[in-house]
Amino acid sequence: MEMGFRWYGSQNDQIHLADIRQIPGVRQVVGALFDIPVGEVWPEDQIIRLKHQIEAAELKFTVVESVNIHDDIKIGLPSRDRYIENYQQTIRNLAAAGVRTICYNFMPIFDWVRTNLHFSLADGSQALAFEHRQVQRQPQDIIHEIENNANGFVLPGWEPERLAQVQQLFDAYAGVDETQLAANLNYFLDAIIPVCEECHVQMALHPDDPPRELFGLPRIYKNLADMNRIVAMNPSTANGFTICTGSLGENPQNDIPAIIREFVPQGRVPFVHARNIKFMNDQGDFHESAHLSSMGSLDMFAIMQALHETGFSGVIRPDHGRDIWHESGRPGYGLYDRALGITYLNGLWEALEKQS
Ligand SMILES: [Mn+2]
Repeated sequence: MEMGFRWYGSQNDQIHLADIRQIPGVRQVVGALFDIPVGEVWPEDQIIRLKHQIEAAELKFTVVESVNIHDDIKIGLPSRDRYIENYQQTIRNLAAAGVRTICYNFMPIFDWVRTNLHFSLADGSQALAFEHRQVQRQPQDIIHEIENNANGFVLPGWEPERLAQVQQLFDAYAGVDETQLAANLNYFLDAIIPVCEECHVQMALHPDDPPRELFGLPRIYKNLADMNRIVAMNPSTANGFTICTGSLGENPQNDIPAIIREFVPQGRVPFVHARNIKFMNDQGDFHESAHLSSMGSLDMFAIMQALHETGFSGVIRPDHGRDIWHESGRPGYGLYDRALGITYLNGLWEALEKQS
């Protein structure tokens, strides 16, 4: 297991690589080129520049999050072939820079949805939250909510240029149900997996967040059954998963240790997001919480134990953190609470190592 930390780059992140270097036990920076429009090729020289920057801080760069999928691919338009060719080239360019894992998602229009980015917790900290009654509103209201509360930062998957066209996007997805979306993922995988095999890169699909249908848009990766269906689409181990404990955990029916025990031994899990959430009621409304098991609804020890038992050797990173200690940055991506999460997860791991 190697501990990582997501970083938005020197132009887009208030956190410096030197700060990340000081978090005990961090080895990896999970990065991306955030300025390349979705669908375009990531130039090799820019990837190499990012790699050198990260390595100059004595950290490694082998996981990219995310190379987002153009909507034309998810909708299944004829123009998808051009975007798939670009994606293949991006895979080759990333591989040439030593990247081994590409995290991506296949969620229509919205990467992830929260209804409050500054939900106040009893201890005075703030966290991201999701309440079902809030998504009865128009998608446009949610877009305004996210944009107006992101402290001036662009949040991943919420690019204003793309969402300005949200009504057109909804129209384009009108005929895409779950079966069609699955067929479009299958088409994409069949085109890119041979390239991944050739370059020794593993794809790591991120679960849908939250793992339920929203605004009538279909979902593809909500639970273990969905994961089995995705494996059956293309059995290559290059067809892998990101296990995001928070996203999967947002459905209380999901047994995350069981999911880990199924897919880590198959060699399909190069990347894990560790996050705890707390259910606020039995309708599935939740807020994100500190990583400590007792602060949320997930048993983080049982999750780390399953990873340890199955010999997980990929990269794990704290997913989101709360805003604490007067920090006010990109919601969910502050330094302090994610660093606390790392220290806690490393403590669990050390105990598991020494006990075994
Ligand atoms: Mn995640």
